[in-house]
Amino acid sequence: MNWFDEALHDEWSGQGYTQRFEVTRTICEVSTGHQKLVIFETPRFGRVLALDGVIQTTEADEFCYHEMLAHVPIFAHGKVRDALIVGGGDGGVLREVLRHDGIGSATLVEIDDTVINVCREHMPGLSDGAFDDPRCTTRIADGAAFVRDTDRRFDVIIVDSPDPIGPAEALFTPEFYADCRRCLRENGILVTQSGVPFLQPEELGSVHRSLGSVFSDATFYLTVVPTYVGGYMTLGWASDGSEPREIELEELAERVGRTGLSFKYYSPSIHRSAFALPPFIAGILEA
Ligand code: SPD
Repeated sequence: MNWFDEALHDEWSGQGYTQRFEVTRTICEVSTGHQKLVIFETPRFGRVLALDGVIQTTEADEFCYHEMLAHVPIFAHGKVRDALIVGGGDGGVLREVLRHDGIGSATLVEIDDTVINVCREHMPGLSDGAFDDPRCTTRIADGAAFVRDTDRRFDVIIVDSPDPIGPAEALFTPEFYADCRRCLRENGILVTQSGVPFLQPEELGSVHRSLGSVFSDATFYLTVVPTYVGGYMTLGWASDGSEPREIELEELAERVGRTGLSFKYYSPSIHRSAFALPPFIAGILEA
């Protein structure tokens, strides 16, 4: 039997902890020039994408992550026309963003074109045709350089990056967040993945300090993704005003109802409650 042991909480951080998948078939294994990419088949989670030994997404549980990264800022904002996705080459966030008819453009900036190409070929359900949507523009570029140099403005920026190891490190810096802020229109919202705080408390603390140094409202909301092991995952939230974060449940339900969309994880109540942080997570933010 062939097994995949994740490197994130063992080799990468020395915590002596791993999750293990039975691999029934290796679909694709390639060194892309940026990272080592593997897609493999498993009995429980379907196809799994790993970069540099770290699980990025699985066919079975990707909705828990992609729905929350996309719909929380879009519904909270209420009038998103232009969305920027930094990273997210597998297409899962793009797919969810483009379910909103009100979105006029979604720009996806991914540093590694191989991620896009192999995911489109071997995990097509992730993007589900989103890359062919005329509202989508794909740029193969460094996301940090893109936000530093672009004149474009966006209503939401969604940072769907790997952990801050290797090429993704630049997407966790105060400089990057300041460039994102410059690219946001008034009332714009930035969201970003910021790890599993039980196992990655330093990552959460550092993202909080960095976001807080740039935006007047910086906090986190929660999701649970079974293969991002360790319990709750935090998603960073930043804007210049707490109004979109404090939207009432009734208003949210009305906005969601108007779209006619249905979800597997997201709901107006989940949206509201996701901002309630357990004391052990709130404590990391206060430290
Ligand atoms: N610990 C892994 C966190 C990975 C977050 N991004 C994954 C990309 C999925 N679209």
